[in-house]
Amino acid sequence: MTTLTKSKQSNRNLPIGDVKFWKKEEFGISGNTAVANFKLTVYREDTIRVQVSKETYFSPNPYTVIQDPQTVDFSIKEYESSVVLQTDKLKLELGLSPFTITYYTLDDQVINKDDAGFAVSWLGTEVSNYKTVQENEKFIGLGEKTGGLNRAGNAYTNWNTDYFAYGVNDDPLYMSIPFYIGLHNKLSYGIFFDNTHKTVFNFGASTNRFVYFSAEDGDLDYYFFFDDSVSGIISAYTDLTGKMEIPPLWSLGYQQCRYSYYPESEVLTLAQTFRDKKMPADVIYLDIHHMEKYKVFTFDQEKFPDAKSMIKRLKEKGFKVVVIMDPGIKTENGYLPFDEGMEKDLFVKYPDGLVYEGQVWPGWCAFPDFTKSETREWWAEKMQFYKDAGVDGYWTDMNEPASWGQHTPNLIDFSYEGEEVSHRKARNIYGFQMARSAYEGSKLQSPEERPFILTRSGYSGIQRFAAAWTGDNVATEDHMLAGVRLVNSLGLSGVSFAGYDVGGFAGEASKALFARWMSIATFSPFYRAHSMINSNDAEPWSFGEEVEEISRNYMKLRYRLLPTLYSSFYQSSLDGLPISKSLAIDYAHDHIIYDSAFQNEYIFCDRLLIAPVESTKEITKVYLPEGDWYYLYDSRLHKGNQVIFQDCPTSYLPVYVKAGSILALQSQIYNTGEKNDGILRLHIYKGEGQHNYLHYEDDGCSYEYLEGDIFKRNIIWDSDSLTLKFEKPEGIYSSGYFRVKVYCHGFDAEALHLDKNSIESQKENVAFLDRLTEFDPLPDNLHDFHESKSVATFTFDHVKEAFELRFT
Ligand code: NBV
Repeated sequence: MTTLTKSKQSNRNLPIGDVKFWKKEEFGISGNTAVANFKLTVYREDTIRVQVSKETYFSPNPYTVIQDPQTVDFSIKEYESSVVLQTDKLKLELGLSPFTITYYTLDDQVINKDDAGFAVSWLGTEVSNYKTVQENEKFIGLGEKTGGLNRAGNAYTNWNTDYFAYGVNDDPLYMSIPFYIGLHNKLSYGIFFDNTHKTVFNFGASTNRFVYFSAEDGDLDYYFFFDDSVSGIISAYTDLTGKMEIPPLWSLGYQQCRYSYYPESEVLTLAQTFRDKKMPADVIYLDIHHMEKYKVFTFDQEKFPDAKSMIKRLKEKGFKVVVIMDPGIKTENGYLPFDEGMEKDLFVKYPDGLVYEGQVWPGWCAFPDFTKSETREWWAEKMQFYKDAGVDGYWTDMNEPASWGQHTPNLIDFSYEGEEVSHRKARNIYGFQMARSAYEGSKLQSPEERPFILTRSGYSGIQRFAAAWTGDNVATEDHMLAGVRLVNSLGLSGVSFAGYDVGGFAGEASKALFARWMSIATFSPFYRAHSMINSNDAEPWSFGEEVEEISRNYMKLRYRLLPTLYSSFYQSSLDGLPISKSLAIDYAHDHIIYDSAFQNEYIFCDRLLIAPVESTKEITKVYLPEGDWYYLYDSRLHKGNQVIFQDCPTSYLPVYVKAGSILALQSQIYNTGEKNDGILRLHIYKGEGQHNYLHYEDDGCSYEYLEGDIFKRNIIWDSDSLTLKFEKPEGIYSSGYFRVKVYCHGFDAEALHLDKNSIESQKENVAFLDRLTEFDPLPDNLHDFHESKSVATFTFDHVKEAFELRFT
């Protein structure tokens, strides 16, 4: 009888109940209820960590958070039914009967509040935190998740999944980032639920009572961030989980992939075609056919008899080579990686000690246990094979880990840095640890060079080691736009370096779709076209002359934009903010941006507004948020805070430049190893207030930048006083630019003059060279020259001293 009651009980919700005991600690508050222990840590003034466990200990996650709690002043006040903890930025009220947590601003507005009835509860091992929904609350982020920008009304699962040709509303995909941002009443907060088990985030699907997040097992362990801005929250989250390192410059160039290019003659012809056609490109990928029977750390001797000399020839043409690495190791005696893995005990095993085998490309495979440092180190050493061939970058695929049939048995064991856990806890971290191993391997093999790792799977913190792409998308208009949202959502979740397969991996893109996709991806942090085996050719010249021309124009624009883009990557490595910014970052409380017609729009490199649109449309509605905006192709000014109708033939992607901003360009180059003409073009767009451009240069490949071998200069345009100020540069790197040309847009060109006196007084520092009548079309061939009259051009020496130019 007792047993029956008990089992009935475990099928029902068990709330945490009343606080029985609590005490003030150096870090915050600890205590317990009848069912659980809890710990509230003041991580920083703006960040609180909440841990709740039914166990007597809190289980660590050794992978994600790299920042320790800071010593912060806070006060604790005790009331009859609650305890209030206050920092300089927020208040946390712990309700005692029952346990509930409410976060307030210092002036007592509710930021976030537990549901009074359920707060923290369990269903068996499954732990949940139920939160009340605030008025008009919106939810954004959560990493690689399909669906709309505002996630209200939907639910999502985090369980890393290999999902070929996923639908634009399907879930889950390859990567889990259990971090979201809530917005309401002009307030914003973030919640990062650091639990690697399968988790669910329900933002009001099938219920109007609460929103919640749950994990199949483990602790409730979340970080609460509060800041006035979405940027502040993303920065705080990436302070905790790490920032992207500055990637090698070449990885910002155009990249060409296919499943698969072979044999070597095809690869070499491909490279030559880019050069012959004057289409800028930097990278060629070797997909799984480079291997002998799909065995990692081998080259197929028929297809690539001399990979080393092929790669050398590609390098001579200015190409870098990235190879795919799949985790599955063929269980074949005599195959060295398998033999070594067995001997060194590096594979994932069943609880009885037998090696787990699953089927992937090579057939039955063993899976390296990347949650174990010995395995990561071994893999890193094995990468010498590719290094010896001259490979530059690594692509970790199938690392969910994928296996035919998808349903990996949950009982298999993983080390999890010695904790010894089952697949249920390890799966979501596996891909992250494989990417980490590849990153460490790249550094081990080429210590002087910054690694480039591209990963399909990952977890919070993945940005420290790899760029991400959104897996096997499909060649449809919907997918093109969904890809933009996925990348923007990854950006909201700490992953700045992200992209999608341009042209669609599965299916066949129409001419117009491919052209449009190429133009949109020009403004994506990661720019790579890729397509599936047995599909039509999908290189930018495979769709006829018109598409070739459009693609070329935009690829060329991408390379001209590299000074701005590289500087944005540098900025992102410092503040963790994305390069592709959903409008929800800078215009979070403008409800129009969440409208399905406008939710794909984003700001690229802090100054360009991109309005992605289907290739089937010739005219589209664009929402221009607050501020004024110049249409890129003719410098025509549009007022912000309004919806405009924009012509959008496939050759013109709607792109606008923010009024007041500076856009830096270089001369046309065709790969990042090529030298530009040494002239930095600064396009200034008339506006209001001050805007700055933090110009950044380094050698583009090594770690010397950490030793100060950089050229960093803040350039400020003050619209009110018409002054362009070049602050003194920092660092010891000598800039690649000896001259600056300034193109002033939106002015009456004839009437705009340089104040000669301002130059006279700085003669020693800067030489004014000329007033030019030339124009700098953006992009090449696409610019509408009629408007060029509004552009005044001036040119100066680019010197190391600070100087100012005043216009009248
Ligand atoms: O390695 C082949 C493909 C790769 O091209 C693609 O980008 C990955 O997402 N890979 C998946 C394996 C199977 C695809 C059907």
